[in-house]
Parts: sequence; C-alpha cells; structure tokens
Amino acid sequence: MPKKREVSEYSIDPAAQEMLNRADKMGIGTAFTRADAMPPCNIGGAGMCCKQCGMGPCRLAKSGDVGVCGATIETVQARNLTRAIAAGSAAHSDHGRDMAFVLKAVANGETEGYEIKDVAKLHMVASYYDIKLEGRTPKEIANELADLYIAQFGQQRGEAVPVRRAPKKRQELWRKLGVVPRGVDREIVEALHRTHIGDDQDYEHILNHAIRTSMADGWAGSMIATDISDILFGSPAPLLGQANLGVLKSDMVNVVVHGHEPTLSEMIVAATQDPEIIAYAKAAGAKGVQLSGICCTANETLMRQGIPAAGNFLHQELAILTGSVEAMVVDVQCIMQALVELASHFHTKIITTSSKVKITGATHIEFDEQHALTTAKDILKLAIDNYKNRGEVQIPNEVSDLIPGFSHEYINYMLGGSYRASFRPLNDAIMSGRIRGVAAIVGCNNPRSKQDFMHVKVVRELLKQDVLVVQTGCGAIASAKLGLMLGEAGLDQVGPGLREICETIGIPPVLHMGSCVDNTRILTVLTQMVEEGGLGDDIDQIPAVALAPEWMSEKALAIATYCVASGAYVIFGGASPVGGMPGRVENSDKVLNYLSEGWEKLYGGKLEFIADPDEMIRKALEHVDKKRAALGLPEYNAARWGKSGDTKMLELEALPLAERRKALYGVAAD
Ligand code: XCC
Repeated sequence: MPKKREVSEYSIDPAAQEMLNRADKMGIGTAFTRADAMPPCNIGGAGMCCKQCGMGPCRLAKSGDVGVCGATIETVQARNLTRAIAAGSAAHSDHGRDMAFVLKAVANGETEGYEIKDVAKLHMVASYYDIKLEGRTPKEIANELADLYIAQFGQQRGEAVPVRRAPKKRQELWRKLGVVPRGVDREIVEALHRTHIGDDQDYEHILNHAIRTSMADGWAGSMIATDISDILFGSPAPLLGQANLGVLKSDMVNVVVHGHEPTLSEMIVAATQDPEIIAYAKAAGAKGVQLSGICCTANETLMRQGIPAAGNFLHQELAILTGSVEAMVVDVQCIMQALVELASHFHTKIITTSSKVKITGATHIEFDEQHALTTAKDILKLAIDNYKNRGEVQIPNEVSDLIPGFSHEYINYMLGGSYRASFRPLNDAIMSGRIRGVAAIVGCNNPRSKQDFMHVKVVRELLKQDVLVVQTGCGAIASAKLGLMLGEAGLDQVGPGLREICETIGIPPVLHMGSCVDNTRILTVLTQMVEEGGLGDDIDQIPAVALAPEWMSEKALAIATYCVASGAYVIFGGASPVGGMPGRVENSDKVLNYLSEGWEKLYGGKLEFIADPDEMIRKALEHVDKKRAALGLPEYNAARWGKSGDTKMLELEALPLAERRKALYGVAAD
C-alpha cells in the first residue's frame, strides 16, 4: 500500500493545509492524495522507457539492455527529454503565436476591447528589428511587427530575429555550434522527426537539437509572447497586490481565471468594471464580482492590474474547495482535468475558453478576439447567475501583500530614473560584493514535494547570503503568499549588503518579474548586465544562477534548456526525468552527466537535478563565488556591509541625542 502523508507534509501554506483538511473531511481527493496513491514508475521516471513505436514499450532496466530496435539507454533518454522540451517549447510558443495574431488583429481594427497600451514598448521592440517608426501610427508599426513575428513561427531558413537581442559573443557561439533556431515550428517539428523510431540515434546529437528547440522558445516564441503582452496590456511596473486564498470574498461573486494567456483574462478584468456587470451582480445579492487568478494568468493580471492571486499551481483545487468560487475560467496549460470532478461537489462551474482546450464535463464558451468583451461579459453573467447556488463556504483567512511588476524596463528605470536609467548600479553592487550574485528562482509546484517548501527555503537562504532574487511563475506566487515580496517588510531577512542596495533603490529583495513566458525578461536583464560592462562579455560570466526547486511541467524543461544555452547554471529540485539508475544500470547516467559537464563545456551553462535544498543552496553559492573569482571581483564578505542604509539610520534616530551623536561622531557632546 502506498503511504499517505499527513496534511502538514503536503504544504507549508496554512491556507492550503486548511483546505486539505476540509477535503479530507469531505472525502474528496486532490493532487496530493493522488500523488500518494500513484508512486511513479521507476523505469519511466529514470527516462529508460521507450514508447516511440509499436514494437515496445521497451523498458531498459538492466545493464546492456537495448530496445527491440537496438536503441540504447542514452538514445532513449535523449529522445524522451527532447520530446518533453519540444512540447514545452510548443506550449510557450503557441501562446506567442496567438499573441502575434491578436496584435495583427488589433493593428487592423478587428478586435473588440483591445488597444495598444504601451506605445513606448512598441517603438522599442520595433527598433530592435529596424522597423521604421517616423511618420507612422502605432497601428502601422504594430502591423509590420505582427507580420514579422508571425513569420518567425513558419520561417524555414535563416535565424529567428529575436536572437539578435542576445549578447554578441553568445550569438557567435550559437552560430558556431549550429543551434540558432531557424523558425519556431521548424525546430519543434524536427525535434519530433529526429526522435521518431529509426532516426537520430546519437545522444549528443539529439540533445544538440534539444538546445536549438528550446532556443526557439526562449529567444523566439516566449520572447514574442512577452513583448506583445506588454505592447497590448502595458509593461508591468510596481503596484500593490495580494496573494493567497484569503482574496476570495464571502459576499461577492468569485471568478477565478486560471491558465496562461492574458488575452481573455485582461478582458474579464475590463468586464468586471462594467457598470452593467456590477449592477447585475448586485441584483443577484452580491456586493460585486471579485476576480482573482491562479498560475500564470494570476501573474499576468496581478503585475499589470493588481488583480489578486488566489494561488499557484497546487491552489487550483484548493480554491474550489472553499466552496466560494462561482466560476473558474481556464484557457491553456497547467489546468488539471480533476477540476471538473472536484467542482461537482460544489456549485463551481469550470469554463473552458480556448479553441485548443476542452475538458469533458466542463462548460465551453469559446473566446475570440473579435468578440472579446462580449464573451467576457457573458462568462461573468453565467458566474453571477450561479451565485445563488452556493453552499457552505470556508475561506482561509490567509492573505499577504506584495509588490509585483518588475519588468526589465522598470528595473532599468528604477536603477537610475528617467534621468539616467541604467544597469550600472546593479553591476556596481555586484562588483563591490554588496550583492553577491543574482538568482532566478522560478517554476512550478509539484505535489510529490511539500508545496512551496523548497521555493521558500531556497529564497530565504539566498537572501541571507546577499543574493538578489528574481522570480516568475508559481515560484513567484509561493514567495508572495509567504510575504517575501514586500519592500521594508522583508529586509530584516536579508544580508547586510543586499539590504543596503534595496534600501537605496527602494525595492524588495525579491523581484516578481512575471509569468513563465516572462523568463525571457530575465534573459534580457542578463544581456543588459553584460552590455553595461564590468561583469564579463557574456552571460555565462555573470555571478548568476537559476533554480526551479519544485518543477513539474515540460515547459520548465524547455526554460531550463534555453537558460543553459544562454550560459546559466540551472538547478532543478526533485527527480531528473533522465536520472537513470546510476550504480545499478551501466551507462544510465551518461545523459544526466552530459546535461551537466557536456553542456557546460559547450555553453558555459549546465543543468543539474538536486533533491536536497541545502545542497542546492550550497551549489548555487559555490557557482556564484566561482564566477566572482573568475571575473577578479573581491571575495564576498558580509562583514564589510550593513553600516549604511535606512535600517541603521532609523535605529540611530531612535536614540537620545547624546547617544546618537556618540554613535555617529564618537563624541557625546560639543
Ligand atoms: Fe504551470 Fe505557468 Fe509551472 Fe506554474 S510555473 S505550474 S508551468 S503555471 Ni511556470
């Protein structure tokens, strides 16, 4: 019998624990209990099962085992990983494609409710590609940019255009290694072709194409998605938000938007403010409509509109368990099929909206940009009509404030204002050692580990070590829920040098940079840091590290791979999908080692899987220090900092005058 964990082992979040206890009492299963009941297959989990053709599945579980076709363990693992990366890249990139079509439609006046909100960003993006700006309206520029971006998906030859935004040296390396993506679709199709029975059967060669496929995501599809979201909905800038299940309201109609694409959720945000909808909700006996988000939709609407986040990936079921959700409106990616069965215990309606996603038993209201606002209002009316069907409600009283919205544009601005926006202060802080390095802590939740535990532990420890943390995706929401994304509030938990910098610039030590496609913002920040000077001439020289402590999706693997290709050390928690059975099955860790040592030789970046958070932190710091040393920067020494900064000044100001003078000048009186 598989072992069932205690609720306290499922999550560190008290809101989650409360809802999981409720589920237990009601006899309702969740991803946590299903994970307990479903131990992973150890052969498939190690990447050693090949299902690529009808001669199998072939389970290569002993030294020397090969598939019916003769495929070795390394080939099978490389194929499995490459297919996962292709699927992840496809998901992100198809999102980017849809955004490009919306931009095109907006440029041609064919949409309802959308406009170009950020003309400055439009100009900046267009100028990367030498699109003429003078004498043209935003729509004319957007039209040409949309055509260029749409073409990136079907392009057959040449180079995907966003690649030119990488540091020059990196571009040259990619060209030398033959991994510059030609077109997004081409690389994904080729990944499927190469991994078909009887094709590419040299693991290094297969994995070379995994890199190229992931590049079509990070340096094309995802980057396109972020650019266009900013152009249409505005580049994020800091605002006050809230996170966790306590954002649900007992006296309002709760509508939760869940998934990834901001096109629908932004329109639902607009519709909730429509007087007709407010009146409709009041007529139904509610105070209004409370909108909140789950997963990356939450990040998109939180950082642009301040719409509260109900939670991250593992909160999707928990939100419904409150009994207070009239409708959960989903589009694409990370939506559990279990929602429909779970919702049947309550009054909640699960509404699918994408032409690509239907879930058996859910209500389907297809959304398109031509009728965006009308559809958004129809969905809200359906939710409002459902308010009267509410049963017993239990909403955890857990909510944290946060300040999201640190786009790369804003980071550039905050470091020097409009007066002299630049990355110089950040680079200087790293060079002096006030900031030891930078860590991007991103990615999912996984019910096989304790929800948010690894995220929060890694964030807290790195902050203490003066590492500036940037976050996206469900990792960002984990920190938000636990109160780590506030300015002053979090500063007592960070190292002295980092604290001085945060106080000087007025930022939280953990910067929320957006959704999963927005990991491309991190690529942009790293590129700008290189271009600013002082930290080497390529991304792999920066004292930086990327971590996804609770990953689970194929998209996370795609992100990891393009970060490696860009020169980053990437540490994943949990189990490796190609972990093999080292010590038991010969050669079963060849691929695993290649992702680390092999890729590092080529790209200066590497991907490793480390289950123990303490070891994860140790390796992250070791890497940062190694990069500092290679740049000839002073060794990190926390004792040198903390003598300036607001905290110190506030402490001094609280002292009686004589003591303050003594502390400041070493003398008690004149
Ligand atoms: Fe999905 Fe983007 Fe993972 Fe969260 S973090 S579980 S992919 S929502 Ni990207």
